[in-house]
Amino acid sequence: MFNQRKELEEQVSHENRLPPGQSLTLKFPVLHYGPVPRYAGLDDWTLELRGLVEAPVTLSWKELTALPTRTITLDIHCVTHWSKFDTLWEGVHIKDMIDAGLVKLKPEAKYVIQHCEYGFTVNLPLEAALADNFILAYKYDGKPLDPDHGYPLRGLMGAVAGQHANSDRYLWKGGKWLRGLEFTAEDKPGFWEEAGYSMTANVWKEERFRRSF
Ligand SMILES: Nc1nc2c(c(=O)[nH]1)N[C@H]1C(S)=C(S)[C@@H](COP(=O)(O)O)O[C@H]1N2
Ligand SMILES: [Mo]
Repeated sequence: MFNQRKELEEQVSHENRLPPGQSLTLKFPVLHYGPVPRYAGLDDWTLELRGLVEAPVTLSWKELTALPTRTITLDIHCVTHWSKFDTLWEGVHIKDMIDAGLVKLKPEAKYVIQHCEYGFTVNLPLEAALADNFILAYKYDGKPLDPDHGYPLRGLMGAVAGQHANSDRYLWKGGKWLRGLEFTAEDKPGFWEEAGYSMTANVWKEERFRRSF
């Protein structure tokens, strides 16, 4: 409809859900560096949990998708200035895996590095990875992810409407085509952070880029 986008943008702005410098999109843009992996099947697919854990864990696709899931609605904010509101995701939460005793973190673990296909990495403080607004997602809008958006599994970083949480980061903090989580004591810049993106990436403070290059 004519100006539907603008109207919705004004609405979320009034609701205090539009971070500084962002504008609403009704589309779902695709952003990443490099090729999109294609899978003939998921029999050989695994997710590894390693680093500062009592014992490393390797999950098959079957094992991962047998775990309890969470379904959450999030507002997602891309550093390239678009935001998409009320997006519906389903997947596994790291906190639930820990609470279920699937993996036990060592007390020194303070950061999580997502390891994705082709060596892509992205870093998060453990605190942010355990917050409600970050999930290991394998469904979007009730369906498996599109290859472009991270099939079969991606980290998904968004914001819970109205919370303005400290853990609300830009969308790049969710790695597509996720294959492993590494728990570390030290923060390590990932792919985009090495390229100059912010280490903290708080959307409400508009932390897009690192101050010094
Ligand atoms: N593996 C991988 N994941 C990635 C990226 C990437 O280059 N490789 N780019 C990030 C960036 S910069 C953004 S904005 C989001 C975009 O997600 P989308 O394509 O589903 O919109 O994916 C993030 N995850
Ligand atoms: Mo991005």
